[in-house]
Amino acid sequence: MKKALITGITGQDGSYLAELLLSKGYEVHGLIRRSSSFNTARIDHLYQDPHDPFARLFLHYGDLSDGARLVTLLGSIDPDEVYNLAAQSHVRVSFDEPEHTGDTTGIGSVRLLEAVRQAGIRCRYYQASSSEMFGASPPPQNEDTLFYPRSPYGAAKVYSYWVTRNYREAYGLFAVNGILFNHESPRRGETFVTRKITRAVARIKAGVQKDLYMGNLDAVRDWGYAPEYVEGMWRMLQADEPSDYVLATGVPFTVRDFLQHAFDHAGLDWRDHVVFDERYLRPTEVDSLIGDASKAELDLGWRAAVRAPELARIMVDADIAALKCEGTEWIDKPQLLAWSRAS
Ligand code: NDP
Ligand code: GDR
Repeated sequence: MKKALITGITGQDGSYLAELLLSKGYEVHGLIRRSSSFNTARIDHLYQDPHDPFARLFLHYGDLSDGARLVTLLGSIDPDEVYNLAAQSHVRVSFDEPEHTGDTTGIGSVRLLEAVRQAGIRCRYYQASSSEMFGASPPPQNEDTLFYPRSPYGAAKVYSYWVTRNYREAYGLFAVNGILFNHESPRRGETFVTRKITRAVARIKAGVQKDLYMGNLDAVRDWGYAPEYVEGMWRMLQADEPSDYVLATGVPFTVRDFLQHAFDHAGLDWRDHVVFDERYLRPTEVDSLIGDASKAELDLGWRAAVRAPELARIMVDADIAALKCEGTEWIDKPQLLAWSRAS
């Protein structure tokens, strides 16, 4: 049975990847952070009692800021594959917390790579690199496009990209970068733009929210569907030779387009609800990301199927269903309105 370690297993991608690997018969180990409240909602449905002799999912406390812990953990698990998905992943927040972002999203990767080396294990290593590394380089962007990051987050990811390549070249490690363009799902964090929009659509439809405060609506993004992208990550580690790959749909949409698709699906007009708020602007914006994933299609047979309009419908439906489950009866509506305005 193959063993995999996933950092960031409690995040959007980590949860889908854990599902995929379990479905393929892997034993899956996940790194989770100690938190004062539960932070495992995305993987609770996969949880198995570790006393169960057939359990194949195991969670371990750890943090990318704690290198010694990573060495011990890698030595004891001895995984065949390591997926480094953990990061402070919010671009806007990286301007508020640049040093923390550098420590987790940048240095965290070299701590993990060094832990692989120090533990003396032979494994394949996946680094969650990002289209944000291209930043101001004009589209379409592929594996040969110059990096020009526009945020502390993007700069930290460039560091992780190069250190991953360096460990491949210096130590012969099977280490790859997946350069993934934006990918979303009903499990997307609530403060990323697509989920912020689809949650708001559900709440506006239910009458518990009126306004949606937004920043730059002109930004162009290449939005795909997260479950398809984790399949691409896995394929990268099954290749004969290690190499870096872009995963993207190749189809551009603006934030305004996404608003239109999401609100239309619920029979609403976004213009009646969206209010500009400069707090959601970034000091330096990434204007346009449109990926060219032809290398992944050629080498790995990977191709994105879901496009932004369908994605918006999937996410709106999921948020409407989630709100119904949550039940609106007991909600203090003025309080909810105040919270949604503040978030
Ligand atoms: P999320 O923000 O949903 O998940 C991030 C994960 O990292 C969470 O599990 C979080 O734990 C964990 N984490 C954060 N800091 C630390 C730390 N110091 N030590 C250990 N774990 C930590 O991200 P996504 O799932 O969307 O993305 C996965 C990866 O892919 C990230 O590295 C992201 O930067 C990158 N990426 C994402 C893209 C996207 O469109 N989704 C595109 C390109 C790259 P907790 O739950 O406790 O907060
Ligand atoms: P991004 O995603 O920065 O591309 O990073 P995000 O959804 O945060 O922003 C996309 C675009 O929408 C604009 N925008 C807003 N964004 C947010 N969050 N909130 C708003 O109110 C808002 N209004 C407009 C932004 O300015 C931006 O142009 C994501 C993350 O998952 C990264 O970890 C990943 O590496 C990249 O995608 C690829």
